[in-house]
Amino acid sequence: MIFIKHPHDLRDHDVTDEALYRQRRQFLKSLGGFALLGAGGIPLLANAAGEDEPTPYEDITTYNNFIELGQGKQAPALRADKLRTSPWTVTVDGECEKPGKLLLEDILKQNPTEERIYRLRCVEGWSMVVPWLGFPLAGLLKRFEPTSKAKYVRFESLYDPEQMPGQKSRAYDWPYVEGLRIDEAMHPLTLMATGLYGKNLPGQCGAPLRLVVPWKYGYKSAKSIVRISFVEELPTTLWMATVPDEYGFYANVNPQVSHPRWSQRKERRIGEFRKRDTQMFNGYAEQVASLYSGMDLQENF
Ligand SMILES: Nc1nc2c(c(=O)[nH]1)N[C@H]1C(S)=C(S)[C@@H](COP(=O)(O)O)O[C@H]1N2
Ligand SMILES: [Mo]
Repeated sequence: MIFIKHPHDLRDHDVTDEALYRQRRQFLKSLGGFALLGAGGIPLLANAAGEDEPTPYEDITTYNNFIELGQGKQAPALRADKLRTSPWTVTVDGECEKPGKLLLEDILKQNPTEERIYRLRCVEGWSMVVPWLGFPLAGLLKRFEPTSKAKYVRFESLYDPEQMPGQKSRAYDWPYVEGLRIDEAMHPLTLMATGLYGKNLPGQCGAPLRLVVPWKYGYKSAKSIVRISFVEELPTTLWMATVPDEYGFYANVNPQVSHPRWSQRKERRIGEFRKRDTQMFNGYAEQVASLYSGMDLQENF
């Protein structure tokens, strides 16, 4: 895995369009996959998904799961303009020495963004390849000095039914909550994303701040995060509370463990017809399998 990190300012997010992005990627590939800086100063990155062709911007931003903005893949993009993402405050609390509230702009000053091309595999059987902009979650978390009691990290998405009409539905226990074990949260692949394709995240993709955990099913990647809590007990996530026998806490991408109602062996890349084989840990086994050594992944699904 090759990373080239480069401090990147949010204000620059708008300079790249997709065509320029692809041109630079082509150039990168012709050099044998080594990362370098493009003309616009946007860092390119060759990593585990660097071999995959990124999914077009149009597809990534019009085929979304964001139930707060409505059911179905199209609804979130149509309603995303209702989401007010500035000013944005994130509260960090729980088992840590230095809890606090941070403005997004201060978070970004402390955590320069970089580009990461990751596969995203939804539990429903589709996948995408997304050129994210973001920063490692570990760097953000460490500033709050988690204590030895911090065994898990709990993430909470925005709760505001005025902006998010889906929250008027009683089918779910709002807000959207997700969680990671602390070592998963601290893993260098775990990203807080702020953009994609060199632009700020659009609302439907979880603006202004969303989690990305590339070896787990998409639902672990909580969107529009307003609160991060260090906790001692395993947090109950929205999906565990709603359908406990279908969606587990771990949600590691695993072709050998079927969803109770369908197989997870294959996936369809958005924009393609053929099916691809789903890979263990979504192709990131080399980097993350050791986190689960000795665990029964059938039981801990
Ligand atoms: N707050 C919130 N976060 C969420 C969801 C959601 O409904 N609400 N959906 C999840 C699911 S099921 C998936 S597959 C991914 C989809 O991310 P994308 O729309 O950017 O592809 O977001 C996840 N994060
Ligand atoms: Mo999903």
